[in-house]
Amino acid sequence: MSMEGWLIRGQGGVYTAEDENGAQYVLRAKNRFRRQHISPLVGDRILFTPGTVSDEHGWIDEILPRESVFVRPAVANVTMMAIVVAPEPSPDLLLVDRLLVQCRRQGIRAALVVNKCDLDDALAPALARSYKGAEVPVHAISAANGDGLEALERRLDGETVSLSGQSGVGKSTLTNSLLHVSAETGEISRRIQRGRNTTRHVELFRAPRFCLMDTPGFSLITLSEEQLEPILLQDFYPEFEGLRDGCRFTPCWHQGEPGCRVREAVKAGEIDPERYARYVALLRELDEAWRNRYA
Ligand SMILES: Nc1nc2c(ncn2[C@@H]2O[C@H](COP(=O)(O)OP(=O)(O)OP(=O)(O)O)[C@@H](O)[C@H]2O)c(=O)[nH]1
Ligand SMILES: [Mg+2]
Ligand SMILES: [Zn+2]
Repeated sequence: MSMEGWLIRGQGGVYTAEDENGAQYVLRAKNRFRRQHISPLVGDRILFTPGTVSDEHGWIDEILPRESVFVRPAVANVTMMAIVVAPEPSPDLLLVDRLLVQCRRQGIRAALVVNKCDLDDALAPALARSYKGAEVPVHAISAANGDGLEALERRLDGETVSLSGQSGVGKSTLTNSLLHVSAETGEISRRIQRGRNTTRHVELFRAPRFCLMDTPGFSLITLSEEQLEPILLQDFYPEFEGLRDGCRFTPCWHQGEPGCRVREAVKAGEIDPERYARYVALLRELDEAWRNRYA
């Protein structure tokens, strides 16, 4: 008999699903999925047949239609991406901007969560200024001492949230403080000196008011951008809206064309120059990928 549930974990072809009541089931995916090149993702709603006493695992029968799919991190049905940064490790804002572009493409809400404010409280206001026109809320928090968590919880209310960001910014620590569970964190264990616990697999936690996914952090490896036609990149920058009609050329890439209204706004300080510089960097990267797309 088929049951309905959420995929909360997947590792080496073995999946864990949770039903309405929080009971967990160990499952494998039927071969049909592999033949169809479909990978079950954490966050998927599924129909499954539970294992029996003699069969230790059951089967995923069906993956219900997804509302959203994110490639990196690989999660399904997310309604909000909480992009976590911290003063330490030093923020990779190009990564933040890439994630923001992906969120806008998929219609997923985004929030910028500035963690470890106990170490440095200047980063959050600086980022709030920089992302003023980008229509992304900025939350200053400390997962360690609890600062800002109540406001963040209100933001997460009703959402299926994926945390994402560089390794070491505190995603697992934040998961623990929001849910009072123990996702493994990078605290060096004093008893077993085995180094840091960096998260290796996505895991979904269901709380009364929201669902939260802890994900492995990005390392320094550059992301290969999903294919996007370069001229469309600007569509995902809310701060350019209302300006682009004023550019002399149509279309305008806002890269150095004469009479470009966007560049004027950058010069006038209406758009953060660093955010603009990262736009140009992403544009060049997309351009390169686009020209080589059939190679
Ligand atoms: N001072 C301070 N340290 C924090 C805070 N949050 C997390 N940390 C520390 O930052 C380190 C990394 O935290 P993790 O939660 O493991 O980071 P992560 O983002 O899950 O890292 P990955 O799993 O590798 O992606 C740990 O030593 C935490 O104790 C905070 O708010 N303030
Ligand atoms: Mg982690
Ligand atoms: Zn322009």
